[in-house]
Amino acid sequence: MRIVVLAGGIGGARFLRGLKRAAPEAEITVIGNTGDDIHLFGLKVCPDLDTVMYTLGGGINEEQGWGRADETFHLKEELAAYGVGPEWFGLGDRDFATHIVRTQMLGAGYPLSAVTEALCDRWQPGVRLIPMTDDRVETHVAVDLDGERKAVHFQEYWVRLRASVPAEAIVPVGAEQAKPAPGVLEALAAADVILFPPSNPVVSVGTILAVPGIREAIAEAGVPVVGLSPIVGDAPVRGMADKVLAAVGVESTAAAVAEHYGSGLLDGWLVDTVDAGTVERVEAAGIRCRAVPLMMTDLDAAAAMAQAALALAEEVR
Ligand code: GDP
Ligand code: FO1
Ligand code: CA
Repeated sequence: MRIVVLAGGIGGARFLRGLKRAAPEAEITVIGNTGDDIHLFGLKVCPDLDTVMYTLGGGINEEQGWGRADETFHLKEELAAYGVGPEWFGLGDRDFATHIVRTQMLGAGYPLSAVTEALCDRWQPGVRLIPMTDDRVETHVAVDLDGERKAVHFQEYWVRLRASVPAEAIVPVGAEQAKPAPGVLEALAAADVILFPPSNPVVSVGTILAVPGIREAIAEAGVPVVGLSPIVGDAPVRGMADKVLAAVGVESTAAAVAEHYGSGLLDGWLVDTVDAGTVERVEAAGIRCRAVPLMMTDLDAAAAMAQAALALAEEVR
């Protein structure tokens, strides 16, 4: 079975670990979000691609959910001693090596998709990880800072400002001109099932869908498309999904996220058992819905969620 997953960082990566356990024979292709990417110290950093690669490759900092296990920050401290920042973004010594290799290969002319494949040669994530595009896309967030409207990079909004100010708009800069990376449309066309993990619907899955051609390829694939809610009990399990959903006028509920994707895209939607009361509302929107436990407390729980998503896909097929 060929499964294609549109993934952000932590939510996507933890779900994928469960999916690999639930469907060990499946050929899994991951289309990764690159809207979170940022250039720092002259290096290209791809947080969501790296989170998937490290998580599936066994190199992730498990507690934090991003960055490397067993990490140190000497390089960052030395840069800070020269007054070179930003200090608000925690790049560790081990992680820096990934960004150096990536930037070096990009400089030599390799596209990001080829670079990602080369990095995955080391990590062996057990899935095919493809960035959504080889073109530069950066998510910016419009905020009101002391009465002045400003656009900040998504990482600045989330990491420096800790999403403490309301997001007024989310703009995936460059997405409209971007082309899907090689392999993206082919994987979607060949898929037996397409899954939206419990990733951020706006700045992860939403950004991937903003690349022209991807949304259409999903619809045209003619296979079950099933998503899992990142919102449990009317709040994100972690992160700032509530803030960025508000910016696009969507309430922070499992049902509203399903409606936001819409029946044109989604055939099935899983909500947590605490949100069982919203199943009817989702089904009224033309999307088959089931309530199952959706907290990825451990690998077994994530695998059970993946199993439930695949079962729902068979139900709607
Ligand atoms: P990010 O790029 O690191 O923010 O990761 P993703 O976009 O892939 O996923 C972020 C989303 O994952 C957040 O909106 C969380 O609410 C959701 N999430 C994290 N852990 C869990 C979980 O255990 N269960 C569910 N249902 N959602 C989760
Ligand atoms: N998240 C933080 O909250 N603080 C950080 O200092 C930070 C550094 C960082 C470095 C590399 C990397 O791959 C991810 C990093 N993240 C950090 C996580 C990242 O900002 C978020 O997980 C996502 O981009 C949010 O969707
Ligand atoms: Ca992300």
